[in-house]
Formats: sequence, C-alpha cells, structure tokens
Amino acid sequence: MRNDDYVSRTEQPLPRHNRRDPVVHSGPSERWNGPLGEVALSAFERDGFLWFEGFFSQDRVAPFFKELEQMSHDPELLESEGVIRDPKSGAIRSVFDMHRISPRFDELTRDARILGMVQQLLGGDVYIHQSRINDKYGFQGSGFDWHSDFETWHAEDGMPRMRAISASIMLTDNNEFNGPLMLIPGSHHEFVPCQGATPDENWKSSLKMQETGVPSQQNLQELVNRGGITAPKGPAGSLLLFECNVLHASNANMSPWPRSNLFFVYNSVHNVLEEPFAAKRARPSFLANRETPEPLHLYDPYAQLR
Ligand code: 6CS
Ligand code: FE
Repeated sequence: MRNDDYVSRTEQPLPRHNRRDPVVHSGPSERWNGPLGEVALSAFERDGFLWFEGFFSQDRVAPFFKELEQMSHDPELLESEGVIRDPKSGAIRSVFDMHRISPRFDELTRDARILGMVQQLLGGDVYIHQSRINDKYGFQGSGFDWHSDFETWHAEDGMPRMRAISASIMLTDNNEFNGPLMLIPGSHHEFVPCQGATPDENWKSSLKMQETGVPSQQNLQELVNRGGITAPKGPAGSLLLFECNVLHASNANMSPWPRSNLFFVYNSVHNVLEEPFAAKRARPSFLANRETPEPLHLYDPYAQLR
C-alpha cells in the first residue's frame, strides 16, 4: 500500500492528528533570508496566516478589477471550463487559471514583495499550483463551507506534503457584510481527516458547493474553541497569506457590494503533484498544475527597456 501521512475520505471517521510537515520550511541558516522578520515568521507559524492591510494601493489593484469586469462580458470566456457559476444566481463564482488568461495577472504572481515572503516561508523556489478569482456579486454570491485546501489538494490532486501557501489579494474592499474569508487561527497544526469517498468528477460540483472534504462539526467545534474565528477585513489592495492547511470558510454576500478576491497558490518545487491520494482520476490542469514546475523569478518591470 502507498504510504500516506494524511489519510482522508474514508468510509469511517478517523481522529485528527498533528501535521507531519513544518509550517516554515526554510532551515535555521536561511530563516531570516527574506523580507519577513522573526515576529512575522512566528505569527505565521502560530496562526497559519499573515494579514497585510492595504498592502497594495487602490490605484495599483484597480486595473485588475477592471479587467475582471471586462471578462464577465466575454462570451467565449464565460463558456470555458475554468469559469464556475454560482449555484443559485448563475453569476460568475470563480475564474481559474487567471495567470494563464491574462499577462497582467501573470506578472503579479512574480511580484517581488509577495514572492520574497513566499519563498522565505516555503524554503526556496516555488511555482503556481492554482490561480483563481472568487467573485461574490452583491446580493447573490453564495458562501464556501469549512475546509482545508490541502485536504482537497492531497486527496484529489496528489499534493504530497503541506508545503504550499495561498496569497489572496483583495480586489474589492472586504467587510463584515460582503462575505469575507473566515479562518480558524492555529487549525493548520492538525490534519482533520474527512469522512466519505470522493465522488467521480467531484470538482464539477465541489467548486459550486463543497460537500466532500468538509470536517465534522465536532472537529470544527473543538478547533474553534481553541483558536476562535477571525475574518480579516480591509480595503482593496489588502493581502492575506495563508498556509495550505488552515481551516477557512466564507458566508454569502448579503450586501450590495461585490467581493472579489484573487488567489495565487504557490507550491514548493520539491512538492510536485503525484497521483491523487483519494480520488480515481487527477483533476484538470486549470485546477492543479502538473506540468514540470517552472520556478518563478521576480518580475522585472524594466527588462523590456534594457
Ligand atoms: O478545489 C479547490 O482546489 C479549492 N476549492 C474549494 C471549494 N475547496 C478546496 C480548494 O480551496
Ligand atoms: Fe479554500
């Protein structure tokens, strides 16, 4: 039998257990080789995320939101597989592969400040495992149930270790009314196995509403009793870096204001995908990049001038 440190999607429930990977992957000699100081590094280790309010200026992120709006009127794009519709309203819920669709988004994956922090936390070269926008239109965006991204990526995509980080850039303000991301601080220290086998082609429904890969209410209760729930809020341009195993969810958008958040998932080049651990077939490449990883290099805006 294949060795698996993170067994999940079983018929019978399994107890949760400590993670078997470090949270900060750079070794002692390279720990401070990057933009994050010891205070931020230990906060990330403890909580599983870092929040940077107003990381980018509003002017810097406005063109990204504008491009997204243009995309929502592009009939060809709307028909593509990477565009997921809201289960209730039919509006755009997610657009995957943003960095392949648009050069502007591609450049942003190599932003020097983000990439510097991610490389420091993951201990070296990284590549993009998945990119997407989660859009919640005013009054109509549904929520996302509690989950660990790693649980899905391990079970359905064959990501072997916990060595990936999501960078989420807010393209609109996130406030308490428009369905901001909620996190359980410290939940990334434990792996919560989920009950129930992965249905065939699960992604076709899980991206609209996730039913498999959701932890039991008892586990959620216990982890929330210990760590609480937090929902970082702030203006467009704010940045959230979160560890692949931190439990998170979000509510529906009950406000008139849109909520659009961009996600880049960075994975270590030492953590490339294998066969899925708990699914029959690997998911399509717009959800999980299984090409030979191209390590990202810092984006140099002056390159074309030289
Ligand atoms: O499927 C994915 O890769 C992402 N989407 C959902 C709804 N859950 C897991 C992960 O965040
Ligand atoms: Fe998620």
